[in-house]
Amino acid sequence: MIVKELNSSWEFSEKDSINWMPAEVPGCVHTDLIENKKIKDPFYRLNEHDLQWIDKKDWLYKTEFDLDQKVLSKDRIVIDFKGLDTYVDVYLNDQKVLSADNMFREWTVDVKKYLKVGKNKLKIEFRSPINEGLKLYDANGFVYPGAENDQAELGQVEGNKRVSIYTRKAGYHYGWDWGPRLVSSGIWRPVYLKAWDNARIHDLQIVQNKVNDDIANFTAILELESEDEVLADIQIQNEGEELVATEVHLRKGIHKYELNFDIENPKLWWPSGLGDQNLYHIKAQVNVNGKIEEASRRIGIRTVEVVREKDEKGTSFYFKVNGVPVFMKGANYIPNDIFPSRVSKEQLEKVIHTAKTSNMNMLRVWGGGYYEDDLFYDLCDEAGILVWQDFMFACAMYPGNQDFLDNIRLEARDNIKRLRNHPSIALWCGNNEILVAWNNWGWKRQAKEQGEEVSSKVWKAYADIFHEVLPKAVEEYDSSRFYWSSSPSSGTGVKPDLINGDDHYWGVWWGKEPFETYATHIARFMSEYGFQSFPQMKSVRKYAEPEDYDIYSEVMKSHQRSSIGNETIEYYMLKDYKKPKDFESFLYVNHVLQAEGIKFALEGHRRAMPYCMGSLYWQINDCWPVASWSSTDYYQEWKALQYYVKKGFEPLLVSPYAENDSIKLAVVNDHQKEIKAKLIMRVLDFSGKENWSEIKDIVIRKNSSEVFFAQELKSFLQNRKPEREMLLVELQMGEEVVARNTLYFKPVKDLKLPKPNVEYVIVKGEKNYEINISSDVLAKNVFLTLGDEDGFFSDNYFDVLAGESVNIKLETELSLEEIKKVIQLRTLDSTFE
Ligand code: BMA
Repeated sequence: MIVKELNSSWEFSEKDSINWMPAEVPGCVHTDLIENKKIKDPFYRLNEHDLQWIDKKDWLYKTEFDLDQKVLSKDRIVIDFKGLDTYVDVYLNDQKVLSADNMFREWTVDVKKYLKVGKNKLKIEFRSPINEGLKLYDANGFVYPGAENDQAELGQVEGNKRVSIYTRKAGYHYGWDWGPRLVSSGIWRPVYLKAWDNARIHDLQIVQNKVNDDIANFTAILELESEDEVLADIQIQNEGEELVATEVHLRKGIHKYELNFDIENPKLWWPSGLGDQNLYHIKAQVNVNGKIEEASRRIGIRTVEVVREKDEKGTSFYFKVNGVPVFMKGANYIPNDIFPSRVSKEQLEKVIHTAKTSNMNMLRVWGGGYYEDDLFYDLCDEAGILVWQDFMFACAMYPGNQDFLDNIRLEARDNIKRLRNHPSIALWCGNNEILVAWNNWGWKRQAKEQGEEVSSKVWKAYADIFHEVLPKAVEEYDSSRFYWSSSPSSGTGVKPDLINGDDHYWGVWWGKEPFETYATHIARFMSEYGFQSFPQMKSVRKYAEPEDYDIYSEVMKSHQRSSIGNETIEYYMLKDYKKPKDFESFLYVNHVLQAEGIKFALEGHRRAMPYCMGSLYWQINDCWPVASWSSTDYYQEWKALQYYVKKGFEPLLVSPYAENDSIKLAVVNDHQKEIKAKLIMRVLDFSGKENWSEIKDIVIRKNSSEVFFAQELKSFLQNRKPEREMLLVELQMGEEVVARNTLYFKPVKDLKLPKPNVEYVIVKGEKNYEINISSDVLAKNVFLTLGDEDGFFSDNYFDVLAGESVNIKLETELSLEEIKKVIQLRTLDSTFE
């Protein structure tokens, strides 16, 4: 097959303009306008607001490419558009070859008859997604409940109509409570011209049938597209070695051919933390008259089950991987940029690296974004990160007319087929929060208010999409994977509860519940919960100016999209902390607050295993610089939360906590082996004096959570000075401390924090720098930065106890001299008014 990229020499222009400018493909109108200096950076200050005209216009993209006779003489020639966003007509040499209307689909068009030797012209006309949406909205006659995240007002859409649901385009483009509103258009994934004779491999699926210690059995399902009735030799190889071969008589058109094969002594693929991520490269070769077509897939041999069994409390919901029940530790994942086409390989690598180093084993690709690039899933396969994959539906009721359903069916087909060979994909989920909103957020009532007929139509559309079209697509294209119709829910059409399924818990945040409730409001699987913070100061400086440095300034408010954001952060902050003395201190305390808050959830959920078997906080990343629930900001700077997540998800967790009137200590062991260790508990005052201690030898069962210490709080605190003391717990194996944690008895504002003298020594190591930090008395939440310079500290926001010295690593390109010039250290005691 000849494959030619059609990603160069593109130009774009507003429709009806003669002003053609160079364009990037993959790309979009906004990034092309930025590149051509026609608009300013949409993320800077309030610029976004001035760019709302772009989505009301139609845009043209065009390019030319040369073809020679060699290509043209091929039997078949197609153009393969991997992604068009969204309403397009495609013209080849002035003839219309395609009309498309779904950003998530892949479009392949037969083009041989339109092509010629020499120059060929390709032109794509993008119609405004807003104008198209308005037409559909107006024709509909009633309003679908939901889509509250669609910032139609900011978008200056006629009548503030929320039109997003009518278009199969990433929901977050229209705005979200952590996102800007920038509704772009463009060729967002690559374009290829493909030409071949005889036959080609249309698709290759490797289905794992059975696996035991000695052997794994598979079926390779080849979809072959043949121009003629011909004989073909098909061979399946593993790393170049033949596994099975056969001769088949190809039929004309697209047909499936199945070959069974075995792999002996299979090496399993494990989620991170439980074993290696062994991967096999399986190749299919099709030989027709000496012409060879190839396709390969990288697979992992593993079983993933979602176990839903009745027990004394309700119905379980947990992932069993290779027969082992695995507690899922992870986060929700959103797109890394409002403009998907500019997300770099490095950015994706960094998110997955962050997930992996933070001891995660699952990410949830949330339904308001897009089905991620292949690279994302490749990286997850390599890192052992399982993927909870939503279909792209979130927080809105959607239309259910036949065209729309057909479109969704094909979207599901394209994406399931593209992704199903990845070992990382653990489950397919229909939507985000639609079922719960219909039942609990007043949407059902909103529909009813428009009449019984409207109400039943809206629900029918829901049931058609999530109980029919999508599960059928999973059954047809990826039958071994589990389908879950909505997150959160307790089963198909069954709203969430705490005993049967997954739950999103927003009582902390929306309900202003105390952080402690994270440890009591626990479902079988916690697939969302979160708390906001602003970006790092270094990141704020990239989008705001000093005069904006106030969370209530126009600029900062515009980079805060939660309707209750600032007041809620302040509410929680002032419960536990005094007022920070300035803006930068506010950001720092906000980061500590977010991290300390979420710590209750990370530890509480894990302590509740095996009742609860998953904890995915909202959210690991950002799509622009904004106050959000993220643990890393848009520039991929780690907030305090990311460091706390890393610790909270350590395979061995020692967790002291207060519950009802008791103080307790649990140990959670994710390892698949029993561990014998010494548990050392000490109450220290802030100058390091030990006032109480207890040491026990304990045996920690594999894959378990168990309480090893409990005492009535009142008696434990008797004769203590809770405002000047803390509990330090350590697990020791031999000489090594394998887990450690602290518990304070009072909110920070009531602690008598001393003024520490913190000293640090920086030494150049082999690859990076080592920093040794020590303090005479307790130094709380030590935070190191390099100002505006780049660098990564292996730990941050940690407490240095009196007399203790802590070693951390610093990766940076800076020299020792440069580091010394810019490094800053902050502690909590000096942060308040
Ligand atoms: C969850 C998500 C998102 C939202 C987030 C924060 O419910 O599913 O829709 O952005 O909460 O409000």
